[in-house]
Amino acid sequence: MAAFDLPALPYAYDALDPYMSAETLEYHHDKHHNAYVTKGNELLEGLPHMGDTLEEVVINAHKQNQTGLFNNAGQHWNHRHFWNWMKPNGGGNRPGAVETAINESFGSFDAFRGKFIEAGVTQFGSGWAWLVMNADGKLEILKTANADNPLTHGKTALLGCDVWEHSYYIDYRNARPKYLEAFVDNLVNWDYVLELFEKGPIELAA
Ligand code: MN3
Repeated sequence: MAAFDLPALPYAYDALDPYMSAETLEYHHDKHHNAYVTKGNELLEGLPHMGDTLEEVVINAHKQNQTGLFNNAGQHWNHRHFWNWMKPNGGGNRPGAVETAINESFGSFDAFRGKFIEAGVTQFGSGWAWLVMNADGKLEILKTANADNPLTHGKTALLGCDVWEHSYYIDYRNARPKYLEAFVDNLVNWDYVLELFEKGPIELAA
């Protein structure tokens, strides 16, 4: 694939205030995500062709134990989605198809909410909490460490929350549960979740 590029944030830096500050987004997007892009491109240049798409690069780097590339490509993939998983005035009502699938898989939205937050709180150290779709269309909660993501588990990410400290320490200090509650209740862009849900389980050719 061509080199990784840093996408612009889909909203202003202060658009998620007070749930995620401009200072957090400036550091998280301009410094952290940008570093994954820059380092990932350096590593890609030194390797044979790793795939035609970012997804293929992530999966092939994982399979070939190219840990440096995997960490940076995985985090690039995670963050490309993460910015879209939030929006100003987020949270709130879910589109009908997503609400139905959540109810069928977890019993209720509150049950999903509790499990998603718990996954993020109990992910020891850096990582991510996920709502994923399995190949059979059933939804489940997943948590992964560091750069790992649902691609390496053969699952389709519908929603992910970054629980690295760089995502919440400025605004919430050590209170990761408060950050996760604010993410679900006030930040989630459910329209983007619906978009991924409607695409259905991803085909992983690699
Ligand atoms: Mn991050």
